[in-house]
Amino acid sequence: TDDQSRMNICWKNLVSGSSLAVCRPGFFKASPQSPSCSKCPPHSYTHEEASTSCLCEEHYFRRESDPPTMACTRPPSAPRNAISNVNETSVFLEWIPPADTGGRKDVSYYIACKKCGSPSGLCEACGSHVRYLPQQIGLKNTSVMMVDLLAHTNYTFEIEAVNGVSDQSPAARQYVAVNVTTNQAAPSPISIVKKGKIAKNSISLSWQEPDRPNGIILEYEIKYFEKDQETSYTIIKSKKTKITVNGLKPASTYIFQIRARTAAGYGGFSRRFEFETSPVSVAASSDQSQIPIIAVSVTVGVILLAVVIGFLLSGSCCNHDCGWASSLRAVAYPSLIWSVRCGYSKAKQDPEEEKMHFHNGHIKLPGLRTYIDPHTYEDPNQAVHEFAKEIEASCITIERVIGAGEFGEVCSGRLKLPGKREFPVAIKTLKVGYTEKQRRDFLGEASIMGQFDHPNIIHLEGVVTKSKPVMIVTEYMENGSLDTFLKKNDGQFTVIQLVGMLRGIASGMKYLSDMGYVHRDLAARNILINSNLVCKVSDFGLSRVLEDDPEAAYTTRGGKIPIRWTAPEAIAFRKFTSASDVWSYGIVMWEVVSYGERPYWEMTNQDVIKAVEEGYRLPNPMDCPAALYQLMLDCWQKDRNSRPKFDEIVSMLDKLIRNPSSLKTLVNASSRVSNLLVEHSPLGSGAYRSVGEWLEAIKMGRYTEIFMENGYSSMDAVAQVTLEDLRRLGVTLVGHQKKIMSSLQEMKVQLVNGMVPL
Ligand code: ACK
Repeated sequence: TDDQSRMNICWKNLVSGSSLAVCRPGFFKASPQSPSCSKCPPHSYTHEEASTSCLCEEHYFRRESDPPTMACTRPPSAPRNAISNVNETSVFLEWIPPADTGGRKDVSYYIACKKCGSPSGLCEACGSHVRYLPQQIGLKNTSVMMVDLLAHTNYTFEIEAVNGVSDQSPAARQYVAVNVTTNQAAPSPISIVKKGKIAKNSISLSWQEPDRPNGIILEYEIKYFEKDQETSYTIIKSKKTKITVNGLKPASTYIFQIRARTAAGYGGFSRRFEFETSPVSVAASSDQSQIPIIAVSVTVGVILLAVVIGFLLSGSCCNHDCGWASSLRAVAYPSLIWSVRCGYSKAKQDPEEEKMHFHNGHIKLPGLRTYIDPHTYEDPNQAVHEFAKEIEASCITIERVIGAGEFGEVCSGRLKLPGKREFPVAIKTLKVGYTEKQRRDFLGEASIMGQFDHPNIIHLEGVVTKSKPVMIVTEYMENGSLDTFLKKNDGQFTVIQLVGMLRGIASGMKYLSDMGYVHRDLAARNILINSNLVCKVSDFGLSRVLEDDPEAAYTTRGGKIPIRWTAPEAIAFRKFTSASDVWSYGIVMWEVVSYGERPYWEMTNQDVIKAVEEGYRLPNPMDCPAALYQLMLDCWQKDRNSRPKFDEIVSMLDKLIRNPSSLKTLVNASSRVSNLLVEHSPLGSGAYRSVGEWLEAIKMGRYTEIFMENGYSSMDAVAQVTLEDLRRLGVTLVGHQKKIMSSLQEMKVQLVNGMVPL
């Protein structure tokens, strides 16, 4: 039996590779004290006897801190399915972890940023101005946000997965690259403001352009008020980076803040700068040399101001007598001034009024760009050539037909302008045998498109009118029209990507409404989408009777209208406004979230009109975040003034993109009535048992928590709410403020009549 047990031990040692003296090849013993030999861990080997460790196989590594018993590991493969979302000059990236972690748990991510598209065609490192949230290196999460990028710039982001042995591997980096183009953004705040000449009634200021103008600065807005009197401030607009503010009180301190505006909107105000006027007795000047210049510019300013006032007071302007006024466009314009307290004097211009005046004629008043209806030109050819560049047909190569438009084929091709690189374009052609009216209407679209310059509006390259066929050349959008694209890719996008698309459309629409242009046919079929999933508004027909839209149907009043997309007031009495475009935008939201589903399915147009009139609305699409459906319902308010404005929609979508968890709450599945329309009840008027019930009834349930937290927990307390309180509570949407205040008003009236026990 002794022999037997000795043989057993011997057998065991052989199996474990150990003998009492040495380990055999393929086994190791890290320290002589170890009782037995261990098999080399995965991806390691030893050919020697008596090894104290194993070597890693080719392409596998071991960190110094890895125990010898741990497998050898390798760098991870590349991250997968990276998606990007661009918001002005910020980019949000999201990806999923690599398929192969290399056998380690310490995977993190590194973001390399390259700026591409310089004239040399090479990419360069982004530089230190770009900020990474939370960080650029050692990212543990699978998302990151880059902020402070340059506007309108092509970037490539490389997301690399790294682990503890990546730095030992000589192999090429494993990364996934994402190409994005940033959008237009508002300018950064002005940081330097200097005082010039100071007198008893005036202060001269000069400032530097913002560090990041992000576009062409159209104007500056100078806000000022007497110290501690902030409620009464004055705003002056200036195109230059200096101004003399007159009409100030002697020996008084004034606070100044300046902001810049580009086509993307206003940037943030600068910090407050405090300057004091000199006392009455002193005619001092801190910069005497400027006096003559300022005196001349003030005089020129006053004369111009008088001219503009005279023009504005003379009422609207017709085409032929606008010549002198349009020449004003080229001249430095006087500052328009208004004061919140004093109301408007002749020189103090209501911004609405400003807009109205240049709606009526071709004059462009300072800073504000407005759409000019090509119909106001006696000769439509003049409009085309004012707004669209003539392109030589020889610069265009037509490649293939991609669709059919009302006036002829739509083709894709390439445009090679002298001194520029060739790039892809879409080409709309006018079919042969056209009438003069058809030519005018066809080119009318170019006259309209050519007035716009926004990353979410289809860009016009130019027109061919001097040879045949007549053509309209625009930027090429690789993914074609949005409705078809979504149908083809049903369910393929993240909510953030869908919201990114909607944000782009809203931003384009905000631009159009700021320009005073009402689209009238906003629908997913009229949105184009490019390879970066950037959506752009297109289809700017001149006559807007929507002849070319197969969805448009004749109404009883004779107009041709795309019923399912159109607001009730536009169907009933042709009241087309930016608010009716907002209604259509709500339908586009619904189309996008439901991946191109037909609004109201197979209901007839007549049934749609009737249902909407009766207060029914489309139900939420499947898997729709509650915040998005709420926004759709807001866009479909019967009262057009209660609908959100496009700028409010853009900021709301921005908020959702910044805080993606807010999109996780879906509309309650049980409250979803598929195939049935949701009843959209009018303002509640019954007695409400609780604040929550009241807010729910007027579709403002989202504010219940805020009301309760701020002490408005009973209807008694709610009855005291003022508009100021609402703003303080964060109810910033004008439509919501109106809704809550008018419901309160309604209840108070009933209370007076003894009808509602508040
Ligand atoms: O869905 P689609 O491919 O996208 O089919 C229609 C077709 O032409 C008729 O309008 C396509 N299309 C129109 N404009 C453009 C453009 N700028 N870039 C790419 N495709 C375009 C549209």
